[in-house]
Amino acid sequence: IRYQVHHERSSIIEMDPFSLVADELSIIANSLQEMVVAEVPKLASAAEYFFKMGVEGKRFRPTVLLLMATALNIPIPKSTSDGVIDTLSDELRKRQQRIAEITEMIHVASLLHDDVLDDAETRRGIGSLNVVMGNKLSVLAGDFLLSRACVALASLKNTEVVSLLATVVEHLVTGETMQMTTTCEQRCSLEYYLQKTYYKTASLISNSCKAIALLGGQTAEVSLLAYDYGRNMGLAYQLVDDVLDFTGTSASLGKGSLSDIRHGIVTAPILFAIEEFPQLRVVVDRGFEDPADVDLALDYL
Ligand code: GRG
Repeated sequence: IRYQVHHERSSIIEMDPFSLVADELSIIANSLQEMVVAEVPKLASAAEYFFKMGVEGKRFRPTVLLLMATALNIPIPKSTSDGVIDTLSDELRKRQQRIAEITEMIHVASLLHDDVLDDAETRRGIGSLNVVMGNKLSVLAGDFLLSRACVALASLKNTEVVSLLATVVEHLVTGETMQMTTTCEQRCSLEYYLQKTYYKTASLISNSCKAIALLGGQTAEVSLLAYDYGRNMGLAYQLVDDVLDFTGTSASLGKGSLSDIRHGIVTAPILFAIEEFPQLRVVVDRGFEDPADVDLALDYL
């Protein structure tokens, strides 16, 4: 992602948001590797699988959260005999980094379970864990990561933040279950899609943005704005993800393309195509079990 920022009205500077937090992202990557160390070697290698150096995914969520922390934290300078230092905000930043780590752990746990449900073959450019170590260990590794995320969450000693992120896990499960629905009435409704997408993708980003604000001592009003930002960012992220499933390649996606449609999942491009070509509804209703229906839908798209 690159974007341009208007600077002092006269010039435009180009910024790469990832580069702003690159150092912290590598601190988080190291910390994640330590947080998932397990007693039993088999579980350890399964849990570490997606936290190995070089297999890190896009790290979109930690990046958004660290940028949110930067935007919200007003440094509180403290005078000492050594001059003015910023100890309070250093400590706060570490707590906010922990939210980024917990968010990534919950995300990876959901990917592990998702790949089992979808029988996926690749993830993050390598064989998915279910293919390499089997479904059973993938499910257990996901459970293990969730448990480690809970312990890290509790260590923050903030009950509101614990409650927010615990609810996200329920939302992930709810969104995934909504996706399994078979009635065309629901599957073809934009309202249903947006609700499902909030649960499946945006809830994690929005609630963790809110957690960053709450830990930073922000007011309820500002915390809600952080939540809204995360919600919109999450919905937009899923919309782009939906489009990439049609336009991307296995190499660019790190996983198979056309996987949504082959699993009968009605994503945004299909919904908008139905608006223009209502006859596509009949094809969607059949659930894309016949590969010829996938080709037919691709023609409309
Ligand atoms: C065990 C927490 C838990 C949940 C179980 C399976 C399930 C319920 C939920 C699945 C949720 C899911 C996989 C949503 C898709 C969200 C999404 C856009 C994933 C892809 O994110 P990227 O592209 O992935 O940011 P990387 O690999 O780059 O991190």
